[in-house]
Amino acid sequence: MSNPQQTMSRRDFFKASGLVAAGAMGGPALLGGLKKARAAVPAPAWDSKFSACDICFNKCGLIARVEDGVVKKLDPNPKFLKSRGMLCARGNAGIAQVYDPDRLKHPLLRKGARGEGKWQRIPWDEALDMAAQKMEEVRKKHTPCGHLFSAGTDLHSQFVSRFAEVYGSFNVTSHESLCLVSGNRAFLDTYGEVPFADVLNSKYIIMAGANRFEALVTPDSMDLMTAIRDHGCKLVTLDPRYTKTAALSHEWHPIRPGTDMAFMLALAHVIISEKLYDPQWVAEKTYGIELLAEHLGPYTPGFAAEQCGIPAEDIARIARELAAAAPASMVYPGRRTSDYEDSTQIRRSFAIVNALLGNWDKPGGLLAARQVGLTGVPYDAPWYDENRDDRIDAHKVPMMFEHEGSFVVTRDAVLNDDPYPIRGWFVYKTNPMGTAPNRKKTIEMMNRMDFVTVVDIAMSDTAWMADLVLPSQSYLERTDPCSGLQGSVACACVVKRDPVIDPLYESRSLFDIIKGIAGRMELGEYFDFTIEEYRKQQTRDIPEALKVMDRDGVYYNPSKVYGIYDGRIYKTLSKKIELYNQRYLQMGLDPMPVYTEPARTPANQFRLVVGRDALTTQSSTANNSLLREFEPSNTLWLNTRAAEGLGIRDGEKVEVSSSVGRQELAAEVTDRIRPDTVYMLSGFNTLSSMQTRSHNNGASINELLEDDYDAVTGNAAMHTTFVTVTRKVA
Ligand SMILES: Nc1nc2c(c(=O)[nH]1)N[C@H]1C(S)=C(S)[C@@H](COP(=O)(O)OP(=O)(O)OC[C@H]3O[C@@H](n4cnc5c(=O)[nH]c(N)nc54)[C@H](O)[C@@H]3O)O[C@H]1N2
Ligand SMILES: Nc1nc2c(c(=O)[nH]1)N[C@H]1C(S)=C(S)[C@@H](COP(=O)(O)OP(=O)(O)OC[C@H]3O[C@@H](n4cnc5c(=O)[nH]c(N)nc54)[C@H](O)[C@@H]3O)O[C@H]1N2
Ligand code: SF4
Ligand SMILES: [Mo]
Repeated sequence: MSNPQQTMSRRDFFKASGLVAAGAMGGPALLGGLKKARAAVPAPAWDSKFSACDICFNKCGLIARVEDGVVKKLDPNPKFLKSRGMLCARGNAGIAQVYDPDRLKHPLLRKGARGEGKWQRIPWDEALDMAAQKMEEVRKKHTPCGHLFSAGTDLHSQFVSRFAEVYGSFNVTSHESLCLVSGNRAFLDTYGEVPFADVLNSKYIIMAGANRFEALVTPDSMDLMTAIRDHGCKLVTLDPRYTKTAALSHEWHPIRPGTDMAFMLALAHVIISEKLYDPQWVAEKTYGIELLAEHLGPYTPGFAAEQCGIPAEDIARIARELAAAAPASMVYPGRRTSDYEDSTQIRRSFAIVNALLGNWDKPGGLLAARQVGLTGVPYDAPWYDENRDDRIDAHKVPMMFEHEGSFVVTRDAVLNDDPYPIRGWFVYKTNPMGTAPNRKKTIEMMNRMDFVTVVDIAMSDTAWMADLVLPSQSYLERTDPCSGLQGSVACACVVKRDPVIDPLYESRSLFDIIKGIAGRMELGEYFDFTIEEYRKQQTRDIPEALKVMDRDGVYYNPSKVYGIYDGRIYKTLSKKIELYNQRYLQMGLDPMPVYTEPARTPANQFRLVVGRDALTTQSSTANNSLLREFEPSNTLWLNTRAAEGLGIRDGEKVEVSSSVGRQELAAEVTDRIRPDTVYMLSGFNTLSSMQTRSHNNGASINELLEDDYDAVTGNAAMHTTFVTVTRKVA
């Protein structure tokens, strides 16, 4: 018997839905009918409340539909231009994070050995007393710098830095040294600031080491779709994996991992040797063109072809096409650059090609930061005479960012008391056990600590290894300060968060938690305000912003988009865009990127690369019930030919081992990856059994990743690990 749904014609469908008859009556009649129908619909039973998503750093504006104090649905805020009115799959699944039965409910104190999972529920007062007392003890014994503070990306994170500073510690790390500091360094040291990409208006984009149709960055991801679909933009993707971005590109080149610099230098070689750049612009705005031309001599398309595995004629053609579309063309700067030990120099080569395109501050090119209008809220931190002189990771790499530091370098320093001991750790909304490479080392670091306090909404692996675990309010439950958001043409905007529902269980906001601890340490005066008062301070130059946010859920600053640099000098040593960086020379670094061939993959091994897909946020969504419905576990992407050689069939269990760890998971045999590369999603196989969907599920990539780092910034280098893959005999 046939399935009635299958045999239903398009006309039948419309008939069934009543639309054919209405259509036959003509447009106005249809509209009238709809209006009547709408009038008959009772007012919605829910309240609509503005908020901003928190499932990744993009903070897309949303409207929560709340019924009887319960969030029923999250919808995009159409006035939130930065995300072009989008709320992604993860954003929709935010509900499952807030209402996850695995959420932390009460303060918990470790009872058994670290990581054993024995906890005792304690009252808040006792928890705050204990945190304050332990922090005092560490400070007394090891100076204020003997305590480390780590925070993830969040509107509340600024209070962790303030807390660290008033406590007296310089040791603060953020997710940034596991993410993007090498890329930021590269662009900062070329242009004097970190740019935004005007994807929407670009006519030719090279996307290398980034995956915008899965790793969403707003508005770039949506604008890229509009640009290639509606604006005739050409997209060329370099990725060892056939990502969704590769699939939607005009060209995909499965580049040999770690060779992007050779490709970029060859593009620059062609652009300069064939004089495809605007000589007047380059002479006026850039520094070092002659030095660069000379430097590029050996970096021909032939040389790059040999390195990258991309034909020389394609490289030369791409260079010509890119230059022909300039200045509305770009090498997309990317975001996560925690890849290789020379990631800063790799991204410098991206920045230099952009400079030759003359696309700075122009439509379709790289844009300078716009004015958002928020101001800082200053305070005078106390001074501690008995303190250390500097951060524990200071002077270990030449150009670290002072406020972000390097998590990987800090961890090594802690393990060796080099140059001094750190014995306390306060962690908020970041999960280094799940996101820093070489998990065993993070466990060792935990074991060095006298006392670790973790503030999270879930029993993450970092919480699992802590002494005191404090339940945090989720983004739909708390009052957050304002945050300025940037990102291309649409956006110089401000968001805030107000509670959409009452806090669940005994959860508290980080601000209240810090206030409680600081108050017990006689540091209460530094947190003696409300978030509402704090926001007033932040918006004192844009006093209308708070009202506009209450009305629209977002405030836009109508600041200038293009031509910001007209008549302005660049914040670099030469006061121009630096093709050649004199400061690097002074510091003993290569003033122009020098290509070093990455290690060849040893026989019978594979390079392991990190990446994400549209249903995963780093380590934090692996326990999300809605997302797990669509993607139950992680798999090892293994090329078809490579799998044949190893006698591995699709779905079979394999053992993956590196020099630092070993994991097991199912192989996904596919042509969507190079034969010398393997890949798996992050966040799975947590140690924490209080994350019931990710514990004992799939494999942990962090157990396998070696912990190299970028030589310039200390940014983790997470693509340097080689692994062996063997079939698990049942
Ligand atoms: N293996 C692997 N490592 C990576 C990456 C990767 O893709 N794979 N990506 C790298 C990159 S680009 C980045 S940016 C970093 C990110 O690294 P992290 O900063 O560690 O980010 P997440 O993995 O998202 O972990 C966020 C933590 O915050 C908790 N959390 C979520 N919401 C709240 C809340 O409202 N309040 C509190 N208190 N806690 C909350 C989550 O439960 C989770 O434990 O990781 C880097 N490292
Ligand atoms: N869905 C989703 N979106 C997110 C996030 C998320 O977790 N999930 N996280 C947000 C954050 S914090 C960040 S930093 C951004 C990250 O955004 P991206 O940096 O775009 O994301 P990744 O997935 O890390 O993409 C890196 C890509 O580089 C490829 N690759 C590996 N080695 C090489 C190489 O040598 N050369 C080249 N050309 N390619 C290589 C990998 O296969 C991968 O596809 O995404 C943001 N958006
Ligand atoms: S991109 Fe998705 S997960 Fe990230 S903030 Fe926006 S809606 Fe949330
Ligand atoms: Mo990131």
